[in-house]
Amino acid sequence: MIDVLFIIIGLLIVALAGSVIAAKKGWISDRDKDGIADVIEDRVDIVKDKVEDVVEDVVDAVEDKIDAVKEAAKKVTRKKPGRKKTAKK
Ligand SMILES: [Ca+2]
Repeated sequence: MIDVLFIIIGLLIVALAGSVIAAKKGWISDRDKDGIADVIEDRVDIVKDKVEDVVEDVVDAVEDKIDAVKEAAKKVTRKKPGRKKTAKK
């Protein structure tokens, strides 16, 4: 299992190194000449957007949960009007 992970990481590093070399050599397009191919930058942008969307959704869901908990806490702690505390014996 770990071997597979190392192979994947190794392939990714080789692919990345290859693309950087290819971009530097001008074999593949690189708009801003930073050594990272346009193809990869575009892909990263798409992934980033997706990650941001997911993070936003999670934050929204967490905020909703917090609001719900606050509401529930309010309901529990709220004193009911017109009802006096019963004296303890
Ligand atoms: Ca670039």
